Amino acid sequence: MMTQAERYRAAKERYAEIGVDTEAAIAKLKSVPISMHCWQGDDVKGFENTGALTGGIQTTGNYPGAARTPEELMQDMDKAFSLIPGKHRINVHASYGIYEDGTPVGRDRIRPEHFRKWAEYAKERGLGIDFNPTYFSHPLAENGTLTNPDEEIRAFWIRHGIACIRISEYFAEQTGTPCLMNIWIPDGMKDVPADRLGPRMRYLDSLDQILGCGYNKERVLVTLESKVFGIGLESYTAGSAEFALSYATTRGILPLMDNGHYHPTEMVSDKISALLCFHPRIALHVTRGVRWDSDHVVRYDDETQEMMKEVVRNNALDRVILATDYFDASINRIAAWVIGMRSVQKALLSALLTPNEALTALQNSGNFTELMMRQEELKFYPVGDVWEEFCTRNGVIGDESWFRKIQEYETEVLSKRV
Ligand code: RNT
Ligand code: ZN
Repeated sequence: MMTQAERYRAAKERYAEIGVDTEAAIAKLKSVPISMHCWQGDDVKGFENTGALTGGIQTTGNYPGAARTPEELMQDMDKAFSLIPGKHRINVHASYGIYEDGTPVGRDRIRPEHFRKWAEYAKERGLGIDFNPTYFSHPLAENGTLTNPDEEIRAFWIRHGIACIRISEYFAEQTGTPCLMNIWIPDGMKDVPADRLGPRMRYLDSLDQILGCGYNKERVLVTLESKVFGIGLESYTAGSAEFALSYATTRGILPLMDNGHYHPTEMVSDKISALLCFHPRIALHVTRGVRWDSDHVVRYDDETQEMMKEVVRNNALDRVILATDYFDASINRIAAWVIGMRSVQKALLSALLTPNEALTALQNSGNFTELMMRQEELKFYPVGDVWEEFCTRNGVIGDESWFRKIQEYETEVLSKRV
């Protein structure tokens, strides 16, 4: 039987025949950080105990072993990172503040000190941090947040946004790498609105007030995430695609596309290049919607591959900021992180192993038959052997035996969380 090193050597030669340099691909992939969302580990619960998950998003399943405390969540994230090759980032929500006596302060009063443990966690491991204001799972979010017709409630949420910018600045300063701060609000209507413009104008004003607080734009990269609908918010979403993109474009912040946030036949893979024509930088939430924005674990599927192809072949690895965003409570949560993160990386690797110039030449010369043939034949090239080599060089198990580590952890750690 061939060893892994032998299989890699054979794969390297095979790719070389079509002009693809596997060494260059391996080196490039190592340099691409993906921001791993903390909220897969505890079903988006956070540490405030404010009750049920709201905002039109949902986790289903009750697989045992969800993290219950900051310590458990961090321990679980460490386990996940030990099985994911490369250096990445963590993505934290404002509802994950850590309070001395366990009592959260109001969301409009959160401060860097409540996130000191996250900064320490990241610094000790050499990771960057990204941040998100939390405009859901809160009593004052029931009738809307940044669109709320009640001026006092809207002001509360504006203060929350500004507090989050300060925390993002703190993260950037502590970690020495910019902090992406993503704004997403669920605000919308279950049924046909009487007024669509009013909430949008209030949203616009709220965002202007938040961004007007004065902050370092090199250190904090504010992004705005659009959405088409949520559960219980089926008829109208204030932060629609047109709203979010127009806002981001006119205010010089980054648009963020979550590939679960469009109509089912709309593809984010097609939207990336359109945005790259106008925006120096954009951000993505990589997720997997099954029939709706269900936030299933990311897999190495067609759309994930196509999205990563767009990032790679447009030379946009430093212009498209990648993060994962999904939450499945029906399977082992650490495995969910590992599978999703590795899937994004596999898709990136596959894109890096594609002879993009040759394929583009076929397109430009109108050779569509040969183009289709090559695209299909490429799918059976030995990308898996290059993947295993990449993992091995980065000190991580390349084949499926990583799952044994999950099983051990489940026995030793997760099963005791009852
Ligand atoms: C919700 C958005 C948003 C959230 C996180 C928890 O539809 O995708 O990004 O998933 O903020
Ligand atoms: Zn998202």
